[in-house]
Amino acid sequence: MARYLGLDASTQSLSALVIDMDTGAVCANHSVGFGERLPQYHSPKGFLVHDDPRVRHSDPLMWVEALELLLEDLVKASVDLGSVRGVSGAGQQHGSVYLARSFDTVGAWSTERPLRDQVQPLLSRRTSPIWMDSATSVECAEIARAAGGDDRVVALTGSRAIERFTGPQIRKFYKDSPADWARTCEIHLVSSFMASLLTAHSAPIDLGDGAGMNLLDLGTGTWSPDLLDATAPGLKAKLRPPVSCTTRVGVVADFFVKKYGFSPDTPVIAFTGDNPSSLVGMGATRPGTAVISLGTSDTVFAAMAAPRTDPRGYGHVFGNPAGNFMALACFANGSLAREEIAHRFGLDWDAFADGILKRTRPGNRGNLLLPFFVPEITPRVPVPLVRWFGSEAFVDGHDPYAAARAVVEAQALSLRLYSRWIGEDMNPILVTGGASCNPGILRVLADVFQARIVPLQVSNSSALGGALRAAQAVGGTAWDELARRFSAPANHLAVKPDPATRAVYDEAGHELERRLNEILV
Ligand code: ADP
Ligand code: XUL
Repeated sequence: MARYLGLDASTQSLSALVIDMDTGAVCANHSVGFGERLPQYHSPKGFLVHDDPRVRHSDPLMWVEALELLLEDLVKASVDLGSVRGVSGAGQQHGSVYLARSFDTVGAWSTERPLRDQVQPLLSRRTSPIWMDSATSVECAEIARAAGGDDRVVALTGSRAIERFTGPQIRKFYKDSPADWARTCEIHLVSSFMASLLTAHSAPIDLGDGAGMNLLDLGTGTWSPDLLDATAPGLKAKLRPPVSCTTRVGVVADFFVKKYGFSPDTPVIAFTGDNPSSLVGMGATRPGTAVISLGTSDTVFAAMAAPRTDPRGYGHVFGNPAGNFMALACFANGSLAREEIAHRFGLDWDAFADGILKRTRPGNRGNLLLPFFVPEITPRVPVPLVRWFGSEAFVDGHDPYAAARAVVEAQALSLRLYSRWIGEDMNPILVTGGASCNPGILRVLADVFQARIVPLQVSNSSALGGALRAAQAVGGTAWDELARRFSAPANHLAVKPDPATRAVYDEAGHELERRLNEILV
């Protein structure tokens, strides 16, 4: 029996998915939600609450504890981890973990103590800045200046110096906490941290996720000496050389063999970012298939036929795990903004969808919302900013259904506007993520993009991508064959565009752009 396990350490949960190559089935798909299962970390949405809306950190020990809980769940559900022939996985991108003692000094995890207690003494920094953090504008400017300007940073790394990217976060840590910086010997992304836990060794960062650090020279696939220098002194010694996404980085540690029944010597393949992994899970590693992911963040991404960067400076180029590159635009006000509206107006998700589908019309009678409840990445809005334009009832907050439509229309129009630079075909568009089961949201996306919107049969595309990457690297199955077998579209849930809405949304798109231009700096 050839089975492969994929993990995904995302913002709000840790997921595991097992595929069976003999039957072509997904034979396990489990998640541990951080807020619900680990309330002691005071992170209901996966991050620690902070007075400053720009500061977003998580406790890395929460991810460690979640790993043990998840594996326990799998064992309780009678998932035979001994039949797993390879493991890979993904992590929310950009987040970083700082160690005073390398994983390589661990030797072996003891089965006598929880993993969490063994990882804690390794840390040189108690919390991990994550992708939602935007407190490093000063450091971004310093890095860009030292490295020769924005254009040079883009040419080298595929992105401008970006607040949530790991390089600027590292620089801030070095400046704010020089003593802790001095005792840091190793820095991980969430992805390589999770792989290191599994192998009890220091796992290298892969090229897919490494591209989200403002440190990787995309042309050479190595850390850029100029950007290392521009970021922090001594940084080179704290990072292992990056590796390709298909690299075997070790075997599952004895701890997991003894406690959870993995077979000895089960290979672990380099973990990558959740978006690159999702590209694989969605079967979209070849150019020509765009994906919209509606998770905590909303993202639009696609494999690229030719390298291209965003002239506005918001978008990114990451490594495509199947080779070459992928383009991505990330929107911080994804699910959290939709939840804010649903919560504020007392709508559950069914009522939210109903309000869009049955009680309001495309264009929302001119009601328009700028829904930046948290600082926005695309377009760059550095502080929360919410503006209501339209009818009195809408502006005064007395029209729940118009509010539901307004947040989704603004998001869809923004996704369309700020993903044009990607230049790949946007019809059909595959959708994934927690909100991709909402028919109201899919209807608006179909009409705004004038494209067929297609969910997949399997949810958790990042974890699926982890399992597929393990199957490709360990079992040698080709990418196309894996996509054909495991990334099948759920055609019965697909939503077709209504051509009659095209003009309405062209007009609404111009109006949104006009309102944005009034506030963008
Ligand atoms: P992540 O991988 O970033 O942790 P997920 O892809 O699991 O996030 O998505 C979680 C989000 O999905 C939740 O924040 C929630 O708002 C949203 N969600 C779940 N169900 C629905 C639904 N029926 N309609 C809209 N949004 C939903
Ligand atoms: C991508 C990004 C987010 C995180 C969390 O650049 O910041 O999508 O990967 O999912």
